[in-house]
Amino acid sequence: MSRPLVAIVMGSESDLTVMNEAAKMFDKFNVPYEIIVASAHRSPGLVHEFSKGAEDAGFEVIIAGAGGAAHLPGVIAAETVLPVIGVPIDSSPLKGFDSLLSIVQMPAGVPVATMAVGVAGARNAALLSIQILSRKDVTLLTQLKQYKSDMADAIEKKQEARNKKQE
Ligand code: RP5
Repeated sequence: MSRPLVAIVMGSESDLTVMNEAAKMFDKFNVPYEIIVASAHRSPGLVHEFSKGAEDAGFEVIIAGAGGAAHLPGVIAAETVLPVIGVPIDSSPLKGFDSLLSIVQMPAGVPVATMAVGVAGARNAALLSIQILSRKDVTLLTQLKQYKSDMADAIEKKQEARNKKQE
């Protein structure tokens, strides 16, 4: 197994369904990652230990997903210079609007790149990580270009089929 380049951190096991979408994207691009469950509120010591050691552990990017009063990405960003990408999870009665605001409204000096709420956010967090990694990895860059072109092709083909039906 290669050394994990990305840490996928989440506040609870219950976030795994959404955050697995990030893991699936990394599998597609053959990017090694590690999944870590640690809560900013319930296990602050673990979050502190992870954040302080992430750079030395060899991670290049950190993705952090959390729901409700989602302080996890910000707390991690406070203790590392690695890029932190936040994913608001729609786990609370407020359906992620609370998590979105908690993650996006960081004070100047401590950035967190905030994604969309839920599954789209988890997938995009992985893609943004891959875009960061691809600046120094030509194989990833080629894969990313192919991914974008496949996405456009799929939509164009469907539209062509629709046009033919309508002729
Ligand atoms: C947050 O509280 C977690 O990130 C999760 O989204 C939410 C609910 O956690 P559980 O009560 O399901 O463990 O800290």
